[in-house]
Amino acid sequence: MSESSRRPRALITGVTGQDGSYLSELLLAKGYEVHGVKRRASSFNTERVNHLYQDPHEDDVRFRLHYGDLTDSTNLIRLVQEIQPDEIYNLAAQSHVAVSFETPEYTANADAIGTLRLLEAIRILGLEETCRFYQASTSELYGKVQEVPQSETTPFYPRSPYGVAKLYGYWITVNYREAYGMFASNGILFNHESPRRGETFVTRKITRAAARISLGLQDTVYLGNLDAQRDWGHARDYVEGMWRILQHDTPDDWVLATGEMTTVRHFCEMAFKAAGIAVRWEGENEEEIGIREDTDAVVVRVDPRYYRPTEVEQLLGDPSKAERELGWTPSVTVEDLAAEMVQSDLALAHVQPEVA
Ligand code: NDP
Ligand code: GDR
Repeated sequence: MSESSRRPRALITGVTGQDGSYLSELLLAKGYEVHGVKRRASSFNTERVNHLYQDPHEDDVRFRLHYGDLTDSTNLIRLVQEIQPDEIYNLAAQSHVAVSFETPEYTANADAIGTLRLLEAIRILGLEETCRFYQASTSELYGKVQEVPQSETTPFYPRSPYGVAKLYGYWITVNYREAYGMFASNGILFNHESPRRGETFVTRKITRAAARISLGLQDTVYLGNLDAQRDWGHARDYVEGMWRILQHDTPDDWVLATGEMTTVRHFCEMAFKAAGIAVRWEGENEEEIGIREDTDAVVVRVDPRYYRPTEVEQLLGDPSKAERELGWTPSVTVEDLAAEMVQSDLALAHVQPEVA
C-alpha cells in the first residue's frame, strides 16, 4: 500500500486497559492499523487484547504492540516518530482514584506530565497539522459538586491526586490546541464499565462478589461509601464516542455520560438480583449491612478502609452536546450493564473457582 493510500493509523496508550481493548476492536473494525503501547510487567498484562494478537511475521499486520511508558519521554518521541500516527488516543493512566492518594507523585507523573510528554512529542516531530490527539479526561474533574448535572461549562473542583493530575492533562490539551493549532480534544467521560473492568473498581468488585456468593465461593463483600452516586455507562459505547470526537470538524471538549445516576447501594441490589439474590439493608453508616432475603446471611458489610480522604459524592453528566453535535448516544442501561457483568463473572467463577 502506498504512503498516500495507506490505512488510517492510530496509536493507543493504555491499550491493555479496559477502554484500550474496546477501542482497538472498534478501530480495527473500521479498517485502521492500530499500534498500542504496553508496559513491561513481570507477568502477562495483555489479557484484554490477546484475542487481537497477530503474528508480526504475517503480511498486513494491523495490530501491533510496542513497549513504552508515559513516564519516559524519549520512548514516546521515538514511538510517535516510528509510527507516524494520524490519531493518538491517550488512555494510559494510573486510573484508580483511591490508589492516587497512596501514589500521588507517580499519578501526577503518569497522568499529568505523561499527557504533556505526548503533546510535546507531536510538536517536536512537527506533526501538529497531521496528527489528532484525544485526551482521556474524566468526570473526576468536577469533584466537589458545583452544579447538577455537570456539562462542558461546569466549573472543575477535583478531589483527589488523580483528579488534580487529570486537571493538568485537560488544560495542557486545551493549551496546545490554542497555542499551536493542534487538533487536540478532551473527552470528559463519566464512569463506564464492562466485564473487562478492573476488579478493584466498585462495579466489578460488586458483580464479581455477587457471582461468587451466589455460587457459594465467597460469603461477604466489604465496601466503602454506599451513598456515592455515579453515572454508569458501558465502555463499548464510550470508545465509539472517543472516535467520534476525533472525527469531528473541529477540536473541542465533550461530556460523554448517560444522564442517569445510581448509588453504590442500588448497584449492589441490581447485581445481586442478576445473580438471583434479593438483598435488604439494615443499620446505618459503618454499621450498615446487606442481608440476603432467602437465608438472612450478611453479604455486604462496610469497611471504612475503603473510604477516601476526600470523596466525590455525586456525579451526573449532561451529554446533550455530544448527542447533538456528534450524534452519540449511550445504548446500555445500568441494569443491563450490571446483568452483563454478573453473567460474565458467573462464567469466570466457574472456570476459576479457586481465585479469591
Ligand atoms: P484502566 O486502568 O483499565 O487502564 C489503564 C491503562 O493505562 C492500562 O493499559 C495500563 O497498563 C496503562 N498505564 C498505566 N500507567 C501507565 C504508564 N505509566 N505508562 C503507560 N501505560 C500506563 O483504565 P480505563 O481503561 O478504565 O480508562 C482509560 C482512561 O480513561 C484512563 O486514562 C482513565 O483515567 C480514563 N477514564 C476512565 C473512565 C472510566 O470510567 N473507565 C472515566 C473517565 C476517564 P497496565 O495494563 O500495564 O496496568
Ligand atoms: P471512581 O470509581 O472513583 O468513580 O473512578 P470507583 O469504582 O473506584 O468508585 C466509585 C465510587 O464507589 C465508592 N466505593 C468504592 N470504590 C471502590 N473502588 N471500592 C470499594 O470498595 C468502594 N465502596 C464504595 C467510591 O468511594 C466512589 O465514590 C472511576 C475510574 O475509572 C477513574 O479513572 C475515572 O476517571 C472515573 O471513574 C470517572
